[in-house]
Amino acid sequence: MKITDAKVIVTCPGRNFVTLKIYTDQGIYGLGDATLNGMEPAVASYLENFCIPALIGKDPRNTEDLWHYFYRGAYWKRGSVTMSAISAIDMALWDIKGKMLNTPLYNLLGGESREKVMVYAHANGKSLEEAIESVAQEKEKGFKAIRVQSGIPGQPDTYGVAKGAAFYEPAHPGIPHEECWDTSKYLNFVPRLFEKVREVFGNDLHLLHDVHHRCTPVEATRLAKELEPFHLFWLEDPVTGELQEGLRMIRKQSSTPIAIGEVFNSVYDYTTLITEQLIDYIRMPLVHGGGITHVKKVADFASVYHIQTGFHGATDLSPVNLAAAIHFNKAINNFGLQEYMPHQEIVQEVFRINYQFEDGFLTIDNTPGIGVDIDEEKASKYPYSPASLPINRKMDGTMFYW
Ligand code: CS2
Ligand code: MG
Repeated sequence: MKITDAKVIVTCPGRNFVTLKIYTDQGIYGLGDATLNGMEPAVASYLENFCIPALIGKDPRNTEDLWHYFYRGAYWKRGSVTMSAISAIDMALWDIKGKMLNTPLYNLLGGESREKVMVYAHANGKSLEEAIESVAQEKEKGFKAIRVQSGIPGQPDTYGVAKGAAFYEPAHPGIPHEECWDTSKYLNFVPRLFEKVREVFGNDLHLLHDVHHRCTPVEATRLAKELEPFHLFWLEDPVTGELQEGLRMIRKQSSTPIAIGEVFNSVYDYTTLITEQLIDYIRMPLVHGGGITHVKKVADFASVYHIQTGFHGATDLSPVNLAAAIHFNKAINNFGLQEYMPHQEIVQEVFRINYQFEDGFLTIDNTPGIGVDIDEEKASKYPYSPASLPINRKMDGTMFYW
């Protein structure tokens, strides 16, 4: 079997997506998600100018060798752009493998460990009251797990709250717009938010919160300790993960579970976090973490240390990634939870999806491979629209993490 051609499809049905399509001499093609929010052209260019020429003529069944070809062969290894390109190639090759063997992807990853995959929703509001109302709406839809984000009194900006009635999308046209941040206001408010959520909704609802990299270790430790009475399912990205040992303090002093890694892109971002059991969930998604071949290795490594998966699943990861993640989550033993922000209706004009939400879970059909398809003619109706993620400054103007 040989790869005969490949192309990169960049489309913007409501937001930008990058999809790699790999063709073979047996008439089978595979799709891989290569979307990297705010950096889409960089991944598309690397795929078109370096990866695709090297793919032509290769045997698509050799997923293990081709992963190493593009990882070790890159020389300038790792990083979000390179690894998103490798992820897309790997996802497309596994899609081809499933189609060639006429079986859904999960069957190639260990078969069914579960029929359906528990997911969590995003609830958010400009105020505590609006956030509570949003939790009620998501609970009404059947979600058993809900992430709660809220505006912070006295602070103009925060993470995770839609600006207007518009659909929450952090990337904005043009260069990054500037947001501002006050950690002390945030730390004083969040425990009150979750005290109220527990008071209104009781103890059975799984609650999550995303700090979005914005605390120092001692600040994160204070927050995690103050949230203990509200037993969160996880506290996400409490501290920026570049310094893995930065998670030691929070781990030593709190029992609040920790999830980290949506911005990670290889196992090397996790080695200390996993071997020292500093976290409870790995967030690194298939689309940025080297695809199925690499993330499977990371998930297996994590399982030895009682760590589960909790993949990133925001709307800036495409339906191809989400479908592949559902297959992956169905198959592995140490599945924890899957993020699920439903894409806007318009996205389904371009992508034919094969998964469905019901009562807090996602299920996927038995279409061979990943099971999602893309309508290239419809995709061409939505040209790429340059957009950047915001930047964030402290109130005194100091550059900070967004
Ligand atoms: C967030 C993301 O879903 C999450 O946990 O951290 O929404 C993140 O801000 C976006 O994916 C960035 O593009
Ligand atoms: Mg996050």
